[in-house]
Amino acid sequence: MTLAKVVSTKYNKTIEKCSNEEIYFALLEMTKQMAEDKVSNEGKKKLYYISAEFLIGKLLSNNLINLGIYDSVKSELEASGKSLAEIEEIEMEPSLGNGGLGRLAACFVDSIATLGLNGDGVGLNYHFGLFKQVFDHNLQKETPNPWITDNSWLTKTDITYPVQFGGFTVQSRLYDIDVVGYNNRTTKLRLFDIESVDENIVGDTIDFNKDEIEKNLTLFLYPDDSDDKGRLLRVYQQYFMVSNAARLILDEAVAKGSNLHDLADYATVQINDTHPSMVIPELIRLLQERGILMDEAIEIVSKVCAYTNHTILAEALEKWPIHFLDKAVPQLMPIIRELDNRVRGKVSDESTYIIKDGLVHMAHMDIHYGYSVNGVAYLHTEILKNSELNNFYKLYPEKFNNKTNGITFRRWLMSCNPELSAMITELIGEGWKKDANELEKLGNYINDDAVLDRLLAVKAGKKTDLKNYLKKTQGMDIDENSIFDIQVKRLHEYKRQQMNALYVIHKYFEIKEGKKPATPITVFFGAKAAPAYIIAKDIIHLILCLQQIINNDPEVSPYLKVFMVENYNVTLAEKMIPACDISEQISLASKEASGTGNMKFMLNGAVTLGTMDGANVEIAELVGDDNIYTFGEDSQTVIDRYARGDYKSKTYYDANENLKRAVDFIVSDTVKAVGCSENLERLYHELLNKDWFMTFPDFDAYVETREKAYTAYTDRKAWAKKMLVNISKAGFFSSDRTIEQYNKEIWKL
Ligand code: 26V
Repeated sequence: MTLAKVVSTKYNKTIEKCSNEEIYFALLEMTKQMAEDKVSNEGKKKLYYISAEFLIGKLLSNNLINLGIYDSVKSELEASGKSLAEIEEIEMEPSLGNGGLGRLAACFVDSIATLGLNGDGVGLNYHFGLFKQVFDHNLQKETPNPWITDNSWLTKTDITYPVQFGGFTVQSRLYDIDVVGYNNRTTKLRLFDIESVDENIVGDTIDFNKDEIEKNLTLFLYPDDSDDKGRLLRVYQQYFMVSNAARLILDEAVAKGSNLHDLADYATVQINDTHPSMVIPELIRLLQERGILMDEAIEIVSKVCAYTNHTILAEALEKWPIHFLDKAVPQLMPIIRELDNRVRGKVSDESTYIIKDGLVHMAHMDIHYGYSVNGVAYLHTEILKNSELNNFYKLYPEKFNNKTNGITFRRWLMSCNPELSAMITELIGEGWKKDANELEKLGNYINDDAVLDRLLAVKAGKKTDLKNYLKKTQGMDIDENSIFDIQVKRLHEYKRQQMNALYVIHKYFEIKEGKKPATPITVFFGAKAAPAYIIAKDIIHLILCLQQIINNDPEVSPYLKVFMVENYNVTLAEKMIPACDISEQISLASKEASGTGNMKFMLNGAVTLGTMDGANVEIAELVGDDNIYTFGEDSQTVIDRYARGDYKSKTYYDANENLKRAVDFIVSDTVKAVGCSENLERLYHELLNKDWFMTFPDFDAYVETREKAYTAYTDRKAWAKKMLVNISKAGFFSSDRTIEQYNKEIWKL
């Protein structure tokens, strides 16, 4: 099938005569057809990866690559004077995730398809996804982010179920998105929607009537949960997701010959964080409905469900008030009580009970009634075993295992950085595309000047691409010869964007004093803050104020500029990551479960500046001390300090002139002139009186290490070697490796 043929049948004209929009829809139709024609694995046992988030990003390029037709389509378009890059701009990005957790799920379905495993992703079809971020007077505003067009990657199926809530029933409808594996089979993303959804109840903002569940259930991802109505809606969403998933699982198993007593031979469920945890009681309920007794139903489900933990932050571990569940899903509460009673009957450690103080602890249910519990990086799993979930580890040591996260190299190298991909292929052949460990062969070129020069040239090209893109789309004036220092990730205090901002202020003062950096620096931020997360939004406000002050200061801006991109998403990540020199991964040690951006940056030849946290620890081990910049207190020191409860940020502030100067600047007249006093004062006081994520103790080490990295950057050849080592050691972080481990050690498909 050529594009010319599709276009001629569809529009009765040539590619030249078509608009970019017409070409996009022709390509969509063509790739959807090609994906449908591929076979998927129909083995006996099937994996259901249930997740409230699948941050898939745009699909066109990725699908063209995985179908093996990217180059031919690109040339066919070029021959007709069209640009694939411009056509890609037509596609709307579905924002069906917050960040790492959702993007991980998307990488996983890509790898499941590529490895030809029998598994689907199951989730929800949010019409407006997460909000779209808009900056207004240096503040984040949230607006709806629609992505579903008449023709889209979604395919309507005839699968529909009635889903019963307390007092009313909704009808579901399944929509599928084909996920194309690399030169292989396909698998499906199965997104459930409600038939009665009503987009019209949403106006220009993300506020809507939270009472009308029949209309709003699938409108937004995690609607604002700062109030009880928002939190209750989340319970409705979660139950809707897992009730549909559970029925799909049982129906598919029965269709393949299961008598349900043997369900574990037909299905395994990966519970992605606690959002899908109600699948456990729901499966038990449905098995009982189909004639299986409670004892056996529990036993069956305990052989089917496995749980992944993605955070040690206590406030992020879901606990639902009993009265929420009684209202929304009354049919589940007797089962959850029974599950809790059984735990109470056999376990003396009260801290592990499912129901405590009127709250249902979702993770506790997963651990008692799942057959596997995994963390997402070596350090994270160790912390789960030895501190956070130690009481559970003592009960079930055999359930705990680590699965270090990974990323798909199709999207995060081949698609977003074709220039680097081509260079790698020229040097070591095509093998790395199927076996990422072959990237190690790049190590042979570590003393090859021509290769090092070329690597620098590829990076320079991507920096120019980013400069041009951000000029066109966001009006930014970027110096492509500066160091690109990038921190992109959800805005969260534990990720410490505020520490990066304090460094920026410190550098601003140094430049004002005449201490100019050898190479100009451009600091990029990209981050959305949860709508109700006040301090996170204050940090964005500070960064935007700094951007305005610094970029407009003729004394400073030739040496230092700050850009916070608006509405950071997968599309922007694909442009920013290939252009990065220094990858900021500066979370408070012990708090970042893994991180996956760190892997994407490394794969694209950026050097990490980070703490020994999450997967940074494994990156450091792989690349060696010369090829990463680490700093700060280690996780044990941090864990011990939390245990003592004696951290006083003010003590550090009082003892450190540079730090004090930077912190005071937040509430200076200079910043207040472009910002809001209320927000700036709040952030200032938060840091001085709390600083819960301990930025102050690490500040000096951070500044010192960042300077070291900037100095090293000036030796271009030595820097290129660091880049090459990072790329050559990135193979371990392929999600194909991660998924192979999940399959071998958990799913056993
Ligand atoms: C969620 C929330 C929501 C309430 C406010 C506080 C808070 C703090 C953290 C979270 C994160 C929830 C789970 C999550 O997204 N974890 C991320 O999962 C990624 C994939 O495994 C991993 O790379 C990131 O390190 C981890 O933060």
